[in-house]
This record gives sequence, structure tokens and C-alpha cells, in this order.
Amino acid sequence: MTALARKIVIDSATTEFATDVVAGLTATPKRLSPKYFYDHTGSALFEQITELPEYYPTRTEIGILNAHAADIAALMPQGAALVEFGSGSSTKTRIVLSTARALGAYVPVDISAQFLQQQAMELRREYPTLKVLPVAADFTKPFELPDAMRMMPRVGFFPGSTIGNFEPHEAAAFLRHAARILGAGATFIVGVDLVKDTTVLQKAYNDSQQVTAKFNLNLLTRINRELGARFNLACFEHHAFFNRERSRIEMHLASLKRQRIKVCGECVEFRAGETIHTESSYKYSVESFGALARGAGWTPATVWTDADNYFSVHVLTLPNGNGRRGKPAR
Ligand code: AVJ
Repeated sequence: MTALARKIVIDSATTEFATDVVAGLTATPKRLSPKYFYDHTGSALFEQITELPEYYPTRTEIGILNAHAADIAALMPQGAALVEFGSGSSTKTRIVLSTARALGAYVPVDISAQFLQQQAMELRREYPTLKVLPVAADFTKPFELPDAMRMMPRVGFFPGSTIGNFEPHEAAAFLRHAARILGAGATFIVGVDLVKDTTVLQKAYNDSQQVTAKFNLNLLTRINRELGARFNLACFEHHAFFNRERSRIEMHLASLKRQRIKVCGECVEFRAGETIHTESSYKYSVESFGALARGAGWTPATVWTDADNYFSVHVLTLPNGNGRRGKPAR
């Protein structure tokens, strides 16, 4: 770590970031995990993306949730705990919390303890009778649910098509993991972006205001700031396209010239035109996602889509077990 500049804070998160960046940039092809997009600037840029005219997913999903608020309320058992995997989506959460008045608890699970505390405080003010039980954890890894919800029926919530960032085998593993955490009799509400016309898809990731380009390039700014590298942003370009064979949007950062950059003491070489693969955003059909969920042990119960078939909200269920949890889910 001697190559790091003086001002850089070296905590365990930075160490993990450094390890991942070096591994990704020395791999062939070069890649970086999309989870690193979301520093302070990246989160603000993502908020801007959700409001772009070309970026249909957020407003379409909100439209679906609003249109089916009564259906959502009906599938929440009395006294159920709503477990949200990642809790960045305050508008969507509020749609569910406002419609499901008889909730036993709201359990946001998020890696950022600070963000969770802030969000919990706001929600307790807005919903004074709601029990808010935040869990600071990486929701992709095993974690314990709060004791206070042990006897409550469980409903999971995973909006935003965040599941699209996983490789399909990882998405299946995540669904199995969620089944283990939520347990027999659980319900899971999952937002999934749909395959559609290539032009519509590609415009959503190549907006005319270049916000998505900034969001992508911000990853290099973050590496410069946190790891002391010196990427010149003018020498990289945002690329995003739909890979129909793999049914995914791919985002890349393309090197505009042959160049060599030192990252954490490691020399990283780029050919002209060589790219760093920064994100995959998988698009499913209603059927292909249903099959994935089935393969992971869930039963697709209901699926809601918008009139254009741009986005889907799946309701998945797990059969009741032997009643080990005391209360059946419905
Ligand atoms: C947050 C993963 C759902 O894939 O559409 C938006 C992230 N990347 N624009 C998506 C994203 C570029 C977004 N997800």
C-alpha cells in the first residue's frame, strides 16, 4: 500500500475496493463491479437517472405498484413483517407502507448503517404506529432477522430490477438465499425489467443529457479519489448497448487511446478501444423470470406489468412448511 498517496484513508472498505479494482483491471476482459457506482456522487447521479425521460424503469414500476396498491395490501397477512432487500427506494417503500396498514414491522436491510438509521427515523415520524427494525447487513450474504419479528408472517420486497445486476445463476442463488431467510409460507415481491425493443432499451442507457455517461465515468473519479489513481476522464468514453444473445444491457468504459495507468502500485495497460465492463443489466421475459424463480424454489403466484410491457412486478410464494414458524403466512 506504499504507492497510495498520503491523504487516502485506508479502512477495510477501501482495502476491499482496492483489491477488487486491481483484480478487475488486471483481468481479461477488464471489469469493475457495479456496486461501486454508488458513492455520494454516484447515488445522486442515479437519482437523476431515474427522472430522465428515456429511463423508463423507475416511473413504470412506481406506476405498477400504485395501480396494484389494493392487491399488494390484500397479499400482506395481518401483522406481517415487510423485509426490504436494500432500502434505497423510498418512494416505492412508501407506496407499500401506505397501502398495507396492518403491518407488524418494516425491516429494511442495507449495508449502509448510516443511511438505514436516517431512513428509519424519517419513517417512524411518518408512520408513528409502524415498528421499524433496520438490519445493517449485506443482503446478498446470510444475516439474522430481528428477534421481534420471529413469529410474524414474512413478505420480502426487492424492487428496482436490482436483481438484473446479477448474472442469472447469481440471481437464482439470491432467490434461494431469500427463501432461506424469509422461510416457509413467505411471499416475495420482486421488480424485474423486461426485454423489449432494442431502441427503447439502448436509449434508457444512452440518455441525451449524458447523465448515464457521467454515472459510468464517476467510477474512475472514485478510483482516483479513494485509491490515488490518475485516470484522465477525457481519455475514456461511456458505451452502453443491448447484448440480445445474453439478454442484457452492457455498460463499458472504452479507452480512447493506448494508455498505461498506475493503480495501487499496479501498472494497468489499455489498448486503444479496449473497455472495462462496468455493468450488466439483465432483461427477462415474464416467462424466463418465472422459470428462474421456480428453479430457485419459489412459486410464481401473480405478475403485474404496465400497458407497454416494459416492466414487471412478480409475486412469488413459498409453500407453508410444517408450521415450525407458528403462524401460517395467510
Ligand atoms: C439499479 C441496476 C436497476 O440496471 O437500470 C441505471 C442501474 N445503470 N443506468 C439499471 C443503472 C445505468 C440500474 N439498476
